[in-house]
Amino acid sequence: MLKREIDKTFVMRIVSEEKWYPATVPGSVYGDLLANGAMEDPYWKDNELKALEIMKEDFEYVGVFDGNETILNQEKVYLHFNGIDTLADIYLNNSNLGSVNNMHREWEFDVTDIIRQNGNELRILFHSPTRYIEEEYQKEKIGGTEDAMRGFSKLRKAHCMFGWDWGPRLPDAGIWREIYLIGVTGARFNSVTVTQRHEQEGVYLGFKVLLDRIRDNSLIDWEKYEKELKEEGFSLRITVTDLTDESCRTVRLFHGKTDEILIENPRLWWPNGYGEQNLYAVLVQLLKHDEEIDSWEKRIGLRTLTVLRTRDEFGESFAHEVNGITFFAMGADYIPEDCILSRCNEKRTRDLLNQCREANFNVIRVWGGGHYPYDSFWDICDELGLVVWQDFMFACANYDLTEEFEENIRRELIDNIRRIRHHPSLGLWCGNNEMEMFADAGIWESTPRHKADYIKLYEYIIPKILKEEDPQTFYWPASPSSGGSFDNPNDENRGDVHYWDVWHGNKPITEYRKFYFRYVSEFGFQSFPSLKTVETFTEEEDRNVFSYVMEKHQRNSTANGKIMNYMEQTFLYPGDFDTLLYASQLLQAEAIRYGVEHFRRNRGRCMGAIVWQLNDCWPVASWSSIDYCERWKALHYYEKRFFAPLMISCEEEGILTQDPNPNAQPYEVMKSIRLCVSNERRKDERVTAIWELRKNTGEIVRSSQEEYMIPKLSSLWFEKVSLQEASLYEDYVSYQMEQDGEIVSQGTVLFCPPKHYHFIDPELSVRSEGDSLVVTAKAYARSVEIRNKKDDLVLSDNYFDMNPGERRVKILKGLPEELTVRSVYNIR
Ligand code: BMA
Repeated sequence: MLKREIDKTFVMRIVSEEKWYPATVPGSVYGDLLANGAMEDPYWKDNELKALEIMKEDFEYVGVFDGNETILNQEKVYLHFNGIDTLADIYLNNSNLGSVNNMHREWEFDVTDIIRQNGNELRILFHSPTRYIEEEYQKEKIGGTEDAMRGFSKLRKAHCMFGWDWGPRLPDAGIWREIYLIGVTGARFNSVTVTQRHEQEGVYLGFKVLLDRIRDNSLIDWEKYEKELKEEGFSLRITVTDLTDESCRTVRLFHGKTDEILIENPRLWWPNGYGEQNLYAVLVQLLKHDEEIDSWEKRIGLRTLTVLRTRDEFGESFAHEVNGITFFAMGADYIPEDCILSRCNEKRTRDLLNQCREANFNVIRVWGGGHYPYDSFWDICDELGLVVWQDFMFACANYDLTEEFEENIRRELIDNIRRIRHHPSLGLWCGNNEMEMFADAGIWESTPRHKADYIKLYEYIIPKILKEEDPQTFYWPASPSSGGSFDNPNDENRGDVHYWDVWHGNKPITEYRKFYFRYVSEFGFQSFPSLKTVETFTEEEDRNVFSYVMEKHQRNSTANGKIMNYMEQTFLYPGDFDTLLYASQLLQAEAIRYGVEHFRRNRGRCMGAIVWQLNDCWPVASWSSIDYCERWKALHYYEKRFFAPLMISCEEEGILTQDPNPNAQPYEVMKSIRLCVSNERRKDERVTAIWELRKNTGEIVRSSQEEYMIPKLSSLWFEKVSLQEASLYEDYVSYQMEQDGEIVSQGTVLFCPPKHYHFIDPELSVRSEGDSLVVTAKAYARSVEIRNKKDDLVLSDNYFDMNPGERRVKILKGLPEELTVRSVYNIR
């Protein structure tokens, strides 16, 4: 098979208008209109509304390309689209090739008799996605989350493009992935599956190969027809190369299913934090009379990776198991990177995922309301050791399981499973986001049939496809689920949980400590992005969190009020807009820290904390830890600390978020600390744990220092220490863990809410020294933030607590120009 991206120049237009514009392919309608100055920035103020109007139109793309001579000389020629978004009719040289209706699929058309050597005209007519879902919704009402436009589940297009509780209604469209010209003579690969069997003597690789044979247009299983294929002159050659040492290479002619390739002394692939990310290249060549006619080349990693579910005293465990060890999942939920599809690219994805590794993530969950990430996302996750929890693209909606829909999604699933299944980072497939829970509750215009269809789709059709296409990857019917069949999907003692009582339920953050979930795949807390990011979509007069523009960039109803509600429980009233933004980020970071440290302290019972959410698709107030402009919110620095493989934390007792006038009499506040070290390393670690009870000046009142051996892959609680003598409003505890004289993890706790604590002005100052910044504090300082004028610094640490003295951090990105520094003392 020969494959070339078509060499093309495209133009596009809005069909109701005459004017043609130059267009970029792959790209998108919004991308092209913006590049041609034909629309305004949809992220500025409330421009989203105008941009949404545009999507009521139809669009036409016309491209002219030459055929490649060698490809045109093959028996069959195909035009292959890696992705078209979404409703379109396709014409080549005025012949109608067909119509497409699923953004998540690949499409291929036989153009052998239509293609010519020069000047082929490809014309694609896109139909309005918003008109379509509206019309379909009128025909039959079918429901989903009210954050998105009605009828969104009628179209196989990323749901969040129609709006979400963090996303605008900007359903971009277009030729969003590459177009290839393909030539085939004799046969080509239809599918290659690599399986692994890990044994004492090494790893056995097995292969399942399906071919498309041109002569009779048939799909042939190599296994079954090997004899016949060989008589026709076909053979298969497999080469496995160890990419860590390319001289380790196995080359073999392949003879059917029982013929496995043994890799001795395998270099295993491990998630981030547990070992190396070793990769192997697998090349499968289809030969005819010893000449290559097609090839399949992918990188794989040798590992076993599944989810372990074991009945125990609490219910049933849920934990990733890699190469025989279970590990604690730490990471966040990933959403599409940009509403304007043409702005997504490999560099941005790599930057984002690097920040995940930088913050000690080992897992990332691709949430089901977006689209399946592209190949580069997977390559990067393989390299960085990020295990991917991949939802299929179904979220918060009912679907009409007609025969046509079933066939459409069957093709969609097969396309994506085949594209992704060989990646070592693929941790599990998950049926959908939140639909077991919602179908069970019968919400969103659902009928009894929708509930029955739920079971058919996620518990029959999808598992059956996976059995055929990817039998070795773990499948989980929904997130959250306890295993399926509407058996209490969000059970705290089984399976994964979405916990939203803190935030959506308005419960105080202390609630997290009441639960011992087995694996929290979603829990989150919103914050505002920082001022520089807010400036990208507002004018001066909009910079008040309750303004029209700020509320346009807040898609979770009443959430700005919610932030203020939690603010009231925690901090003094912030005196200005910028301080409020800062305080909101600290609220978020503290809330999630409070949860994750507790979950990690209970390692074993709980085995995963995946934070909602990692990123934003436009500038907005949201649950993200990195905002649209790639600025780290306080949470991302906190994540780096509380996801550290070796982490010390403190379960304190005090008045944490209550009011100071309790009814109960007599009322004595219990003050104590209990330290715990969580060790995600694969070896026991000797550490020194130190704590100090200090006055707000920093003066030490009482302290302790002890050595401990922390067993590998476990959490070790220390004895509870009563500190009843501590002053409620004027003392704090600082704690740290050291190894070889270096501090590896540290923090502080108060016994009262920060709003009531008597902070002394720490008179913070910061100076730069080479590639470092040095902060000086004269008293206890909490959540110390360092910024430069552009607010584009990434530091080795930020938003940290300090005892009086100096603290040095490394500059990882940005320049130390016009530095400012502040802490919780400044929230007033
Ligand atoms: C979850 C997600 C999203 C949503 C988020 C915040 O339940 O699955 O649908 O954006 O909560 O509300």
